[in-house]
Amino acid sequence: MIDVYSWPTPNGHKVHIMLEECGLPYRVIPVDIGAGDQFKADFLAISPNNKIPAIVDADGPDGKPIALFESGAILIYLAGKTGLFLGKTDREKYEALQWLMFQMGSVGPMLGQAHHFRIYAPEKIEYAVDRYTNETKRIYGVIDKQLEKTTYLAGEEYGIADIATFPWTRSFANQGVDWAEFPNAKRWFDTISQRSAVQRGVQVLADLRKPLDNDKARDVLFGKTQYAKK
Ligand SMILES: N[C@@H](CCC(=O)N[C@@H](CS)C(=O)NCC(=O)O)C(=O)O
Repeated sequence: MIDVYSWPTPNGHKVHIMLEECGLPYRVIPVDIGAGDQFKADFLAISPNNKIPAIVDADGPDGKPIALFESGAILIYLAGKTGLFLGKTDREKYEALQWLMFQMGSVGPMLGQAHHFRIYAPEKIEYAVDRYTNETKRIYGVIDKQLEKTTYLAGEEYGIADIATFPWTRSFANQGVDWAEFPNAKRWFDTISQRSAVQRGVQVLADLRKPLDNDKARDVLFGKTQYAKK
């Protein structure tokens, strides 16, 4: 059994979708990041960066339990465990990892900042809104160009790069993105949205979802609680 410490956010959805796609048995332990659960000692013991998602797989590679944080590492781990969604050849694998790293290093951080400054920031700082909206649109452009040539991000097979990127593009409107500018990305988005495992994955913990643009959540995520000396 795999325990998934998570919350219904894009980084959480990546792991929920992957587990659904792989058909692995799992149990979800909600970590309410708006209420500060991510700072509890038992969670920090497996996720020292105080962020979801994290997993504990009772049946690790050596038969012993393994705990992992960072969604990209978790996707690679689950792909390795099942032999699914990370290409069949070395070439396919490295091409998939390249797009996964692009998601982890650019898509997540930049789209996340666009969302932050456009939606969560209590005051709208024009420079920051422009900076991250422009960078977000540039990144959608990179994705769109790739998807002009290929069906999925790493080629003709659906895989962990798509699973990592898709949840971030669900909030396209809050990121200031108009799909009309990115027709290939829109085709990809619609195809992935129709997968039944994806539809189940994005519903995981959905009933616990709460708006984060309030003072309490802001304090926990972006204010005193987040930056208190631990
Ligand atoms: N690079 C990390 C980012 C994880 C992340 O940013 N998680 C957010 C939710 S999407 C979180 O837990 N935030 C809580 C906090 O920062 O206190 C990953 O991909 O796992």
